[in-house]
Amino acid sequence: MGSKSDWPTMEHAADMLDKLGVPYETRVVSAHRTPDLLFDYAKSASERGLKVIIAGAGGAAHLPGMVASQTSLPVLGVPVQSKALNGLDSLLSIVQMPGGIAVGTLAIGKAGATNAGLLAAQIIGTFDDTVRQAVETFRAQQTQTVLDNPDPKAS
Ligand code: RP5
Repeated sequence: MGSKSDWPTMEHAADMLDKLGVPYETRVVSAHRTPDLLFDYAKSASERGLKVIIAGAGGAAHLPGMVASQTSLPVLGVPVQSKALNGLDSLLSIVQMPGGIAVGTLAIGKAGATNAGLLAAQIIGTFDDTVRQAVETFRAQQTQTVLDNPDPKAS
């Protein structure tokens, strides 16, 4: 993530990865404040064994696109909700990648971070049966919870 201040959003990605049993690391790497670290991080990610990178940032959110430019690993971008523009700035600056460098952009804020964790697990699940099974179990339980609670007025 671009800043420690992004953690209250990005922890929802970590929570989902925990839930699905996917190991991960969490790092603050800023496109603007630590550009050399960003290049080192992205360039070495694949050889360090990472399979997917979730990059969350807010405002003029260059982090996901710059990371994607330095690695061929899939990069999932999470627009963090900014104070000034409610994350619309983050969303547009992450989603509007020019053709040729791909960033998979999720929703603004908590839902986007949660789904980034889920989508990362689904990507891992294409080659790891344990993770694929965990994703399928999570989704089946989610479905069952909705079916078991049809009345919103019931406690
Ligand atoms: C971005 O600037 C970060 O991703 C964060 O969302 C935003 C504000 O950062 P702080 O000023 O709170 O460190 O680079």
